[in-house]
Amino acid sequence: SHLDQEKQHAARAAVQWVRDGMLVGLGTGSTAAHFITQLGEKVRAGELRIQGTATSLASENLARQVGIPLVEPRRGLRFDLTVDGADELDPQLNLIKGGGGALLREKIIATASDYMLVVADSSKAVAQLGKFPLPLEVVPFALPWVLDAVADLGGNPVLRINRQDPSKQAHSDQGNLLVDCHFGQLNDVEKLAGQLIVIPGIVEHGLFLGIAKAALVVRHDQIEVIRP
Ligand code: DER
Repeated sequence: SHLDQEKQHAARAAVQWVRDGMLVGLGTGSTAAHFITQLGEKVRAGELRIQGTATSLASENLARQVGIPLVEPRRGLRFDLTVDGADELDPQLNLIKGGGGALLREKIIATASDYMLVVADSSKAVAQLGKFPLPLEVVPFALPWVLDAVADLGGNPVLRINRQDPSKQAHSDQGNLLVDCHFGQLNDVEKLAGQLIVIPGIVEHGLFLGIAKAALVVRHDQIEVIRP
């Protein structure tokens, strides 16, 4: 599809940002998967010596398949560059992430990185966040109260089901539940982030504020570099 071509284009551009010897955070989702695959080609060709840590078990499996050496989490580990997708990004490079259910590890790795680079097809850039529902990772025991608290904030929470088996709930790599919140256009993302993170049982939310340093966004088949 043309959208997948865009994802491949953004991923290819991001591979150029990787330097020999880097520790690289490996994102999750279809765009990040293209990045991991193309990065693996350069590693196997001996063009790049890098190591990485993945933001999901799915990306970890892919990284292994394509030959990217992985490092386990350890004290003091920081990444020179993390490349990851987004569900939405605004001109300030605030992001909504979590469509792939990996928002917790994505935020952990992005926060442990000196530079987070977003890769996005043309559908992701918006003037204001909020058309895409905001994902939350939630501890199962807390679910009813979290749903009440999010509803009280006007978030219209929906428990995510497993797309392969709709009779089951979706789970994160940590075994927690995923809840998608429909707040509508978000006028004050900092305020909302602060309201969500204090709700007991919400492990993490999908608002990435002030984390990404740049985004490579495909627009009219060109790569646009967005820096806030
Ligand atoms: O779940 C995530 O945060 C992913 O990065 C997602 O936002 C991007 O997915 P895509 O690259 O498949 O569109």
